[in-house]
Amino acid sequence: MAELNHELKEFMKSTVVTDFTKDIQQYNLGPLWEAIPEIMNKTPKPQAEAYLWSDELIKKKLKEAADIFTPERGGERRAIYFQNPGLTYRKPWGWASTTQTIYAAVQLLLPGEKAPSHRHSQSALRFISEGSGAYTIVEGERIFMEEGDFLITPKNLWHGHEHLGEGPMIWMDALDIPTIYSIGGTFFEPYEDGLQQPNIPDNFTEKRYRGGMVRPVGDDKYTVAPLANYKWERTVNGIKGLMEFDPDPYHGYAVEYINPSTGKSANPTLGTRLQFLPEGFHTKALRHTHSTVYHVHKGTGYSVINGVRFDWKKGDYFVVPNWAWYEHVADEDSYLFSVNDLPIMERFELEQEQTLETNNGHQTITGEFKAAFR
Ligand code: GTQ
Ligand code: FE2
Repeated sequence: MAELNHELKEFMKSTVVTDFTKDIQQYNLGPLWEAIPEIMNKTPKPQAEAYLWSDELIKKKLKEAADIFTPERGGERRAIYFQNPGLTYRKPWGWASTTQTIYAAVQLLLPGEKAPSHRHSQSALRFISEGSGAYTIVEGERIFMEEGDFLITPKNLWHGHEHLGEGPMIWMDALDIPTIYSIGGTFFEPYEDGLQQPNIPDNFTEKRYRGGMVRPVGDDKYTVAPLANYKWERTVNGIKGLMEFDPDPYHGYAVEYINPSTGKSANPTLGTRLQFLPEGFHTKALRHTHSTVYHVHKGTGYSVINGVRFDWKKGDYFVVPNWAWYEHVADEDSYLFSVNDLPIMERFELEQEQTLETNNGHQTITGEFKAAFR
């Protein structure tokens, strides 16, 4: 049997076969016998790489962008996205892919600036890292944003932004742009009159859901965004409740943002979490099908991703690709906000997870990532 196998393998390498392999490609036909090990990996083998962008780099480039253009005149949004270096081969613009499925960016809005309304078939979310006094207006509702708030902008709803306060506003954007692009589902439309005018009370959904786990009567039917703004105070309260008990060994003290009418993820295609890691806490390593983009909201520490150490601090962003081993270590009390594509994996019934059983659940560090402008 082994001999027969060997003979067959030799035959597949012979010129009879390799010439044929070349021949069919000129007619836009493909040889599965060559492709199979690359396109049907035994376990997920993402082209997305583990990567980290430093706060210094981001601030420097946002400032330069602000000197060059405004969102109103030509820019639409002053957002700079995190292009994963492993995915740049995708055309155009690398599909703006931070992981295979997720687009993440930082957006800067200065006092007095407006970003005109538009709508698109991609779902969006924002996490406010700095500033207050700006609002996003979603379908006529002005939603005022403050540090630590988490907001969703569901697909196909008109939305724009304006800064009425002082000091810069900086937030993280995440959208399912690469997913929607790859399946050919992209629609985009600018609003005719610049920024939409308000037509319902400010902070409407936040007021309706002030109670947390109670909801207004009549909200038992699914709607895409019964709650548009998850305020920092309330999210942190949820975490403080958890802190009376032992932390989860893999996640520390972590909560997930959910849609109050369904209990499912706040955004139908992107999962979102806020995670508190107390000083000195070291999570155990795991890996899973879904990928994650992290934003360090507060604190310092490091993560080990497939053996490589990524030091992080407030304002940094980093990527844990699909099926990569990872663990986090907090050097001081730290809050990590993160976006994942777990809802997509679950929709396709592809989610799998493994925990590291050797060395008390910790990886051996084999290298260190060097971030630009750190
Ligand atoms: O603020 O509406 O980073 O439409 C990418 C696409 C932000 C937005 C992004 C968008 C927006
Ligand atoms: Fe948008």
